[in-house]
Amino acid sequence: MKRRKFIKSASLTGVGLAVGNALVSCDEVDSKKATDENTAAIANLESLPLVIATWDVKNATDTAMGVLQAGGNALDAVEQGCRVEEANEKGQSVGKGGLPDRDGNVTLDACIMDKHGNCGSVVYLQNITHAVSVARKVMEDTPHVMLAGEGAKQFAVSKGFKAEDLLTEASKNAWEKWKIEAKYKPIINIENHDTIGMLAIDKNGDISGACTTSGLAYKMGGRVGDSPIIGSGLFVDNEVGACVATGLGEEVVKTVGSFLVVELMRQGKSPQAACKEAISRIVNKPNSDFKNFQVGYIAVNKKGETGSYAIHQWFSMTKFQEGINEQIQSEYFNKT
Ligand code: SD4
Repeated sequence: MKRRKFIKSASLTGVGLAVGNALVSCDEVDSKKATDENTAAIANLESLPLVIATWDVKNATDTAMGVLQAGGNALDAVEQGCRVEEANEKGQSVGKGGLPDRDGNVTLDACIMDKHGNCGSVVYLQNITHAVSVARKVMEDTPHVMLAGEGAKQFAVSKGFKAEDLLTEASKNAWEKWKIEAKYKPIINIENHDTIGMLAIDKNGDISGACTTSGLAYKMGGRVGDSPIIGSGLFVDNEVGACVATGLGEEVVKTVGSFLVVELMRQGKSPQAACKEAISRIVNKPNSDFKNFQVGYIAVNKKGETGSYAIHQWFSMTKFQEGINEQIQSEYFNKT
């Protein structure tokens, strides 16, 4: 075997054993062996399980960690974690209480992806609080990946989800106030960010991720962002790692951001360096208007290393690992 060759290439590129194995398994080594080595490398890590999420969402990461500590899998953990913020009416960018579009409709986008690369997503979903759970049902109970609008809602109701009004008094008041000037201008970091993207690695070393949002406040009716789009808002590759995005979805979609971050990790970059490179693809575009919008990425690799990077200051991630559930301010590009 080319074991010697693998060790050499891993040390040359500076990638760790687990990620290196993933690289080799694509290539020359028989995949059984690579998988066994991979599992061994993960199992030795004391840093698992772990959860990371966008923004300051300690209640959500706490719930997800509870699932993992009890021996639950990463898929259940990210779903349960995201549900905490969806149900939190004070969070005005996700689930119940989310700020509406310009016509006063609360419309939700969400997706979920498991260790096998299975995924499900809902876009422009109305009247159902737990969009992430509907996305999981799409993944598990349909032959499709994505359901939209009325079809997604009917599917949810057929699965026992309760239809309800998601526009709370507070969000309605904010919308009424917005209508006085009715200017659409996403404001950097000011959208009461609880839009939640969450990634977890369970005790077996397996990775899953989820993302759920009401999207940008006062968007056009029918607008869908990056959050429910696999590869843009979220991507999981259980051989390599995972990434989730937040901020101005249009810019994430244009660069297929989360897939890009995971592929950069596959090529040997750390989660931190991969997030930074994906942000640089946005800000270095000719005529980029990056001063006027925020994008942030968080990522984790198979070894349990994490990273985050944003265009502007004040993006943060919440990380729960080795008994510590903490908010971590992100590195950022725009220092002016
Ligand atoms: C979107 N990326 O719909 C989402 C919004 C978001 O924190 O992340 N807000 O474009």
